[in-house]
Amino acid sequence: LALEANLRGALERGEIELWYQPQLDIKDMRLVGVEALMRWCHPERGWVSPGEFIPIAEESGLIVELGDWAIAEACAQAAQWHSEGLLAGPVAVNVSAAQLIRGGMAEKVDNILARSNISAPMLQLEMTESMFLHESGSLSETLESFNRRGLRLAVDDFGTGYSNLGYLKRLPLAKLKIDKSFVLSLPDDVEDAVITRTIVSMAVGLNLRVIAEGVETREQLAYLQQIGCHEGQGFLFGRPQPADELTARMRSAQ
Ligand code: G
Ligand code: G
Ligand code: MN
Ligand code: NA
Repeated sequence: LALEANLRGALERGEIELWYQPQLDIKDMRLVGVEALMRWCHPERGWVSPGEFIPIAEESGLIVELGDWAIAEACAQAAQWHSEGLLAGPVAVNVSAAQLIRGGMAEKVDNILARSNISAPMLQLEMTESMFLHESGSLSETLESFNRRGLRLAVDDFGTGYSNLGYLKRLPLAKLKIDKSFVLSLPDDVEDAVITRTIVSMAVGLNLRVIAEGVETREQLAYLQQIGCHEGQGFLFGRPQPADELTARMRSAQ
């Protein structure tokens, strides 16, 4: 409860930041996108991980305000990177179920995009597979309205949500993110190798982009390249880092 009280007002006090993690095309190793990840610098406890505060934000409803802020902030940052020619691809922002349930998200996104000078395809929204577990008419309407606007939708933590795969057919998705638990023990773990290969093949067959999360080693990368995975994200390519740090890296790579 103390943490929830602290989280209330954390945004106004400037304690919340977005950090960014690079996403690479693993064929040519070019930067093709970034994922925005929230960080909270608590005045006494220091950096609190989103694993700890996002659930609190979800239960208390604070996630709606935090999530709206994250989209606006990420779009502003992406606009800056695009204007400097440092980033060609999208910025990905995580979205919670509570934000979708609250409604009005498409209109909020319209306002943000209109103010920030980036086009809809440059904003990618990540949703976990578990959000599609109970597919409702209103969820698919919301996703369709995002799709009409040109926003790209990615399925986060793919393979961990106990979902009926039928949603892949019905919802307007652009990308699958292979959960890092399947990537961790590649290429030696036979089961993980089969699962990863199968997800990549399914994504290609369904005309979806596919990205592997949690890529930490050269061996994992080599395997993912060999099976035709499009993109990778993980400590091998870069940790989540403050915008300034990533900007410096983008500039020196030019
Ligand atoms: O950045 P990593 O370090 O620890 O993130 C942990 C989890 O927190 C991830 O599953 C990620 O999806 C979630 N997360 C990070 N930033 C956000 C955010 O802005 N909104 C939501 N809803 N979840 C986030
Ligand atoms: O939204 P999502 O659950 O996908 O958030 C990504 C999470 O994965 C964040 O917590 C981020 O810090 C973490 N992460 C990113 N790259 C790596 C990696 O290479 N290894 C591990 N173990 N975690 C990673
Ligand atoms: Mn994510
Ligand atoms: Na994930």
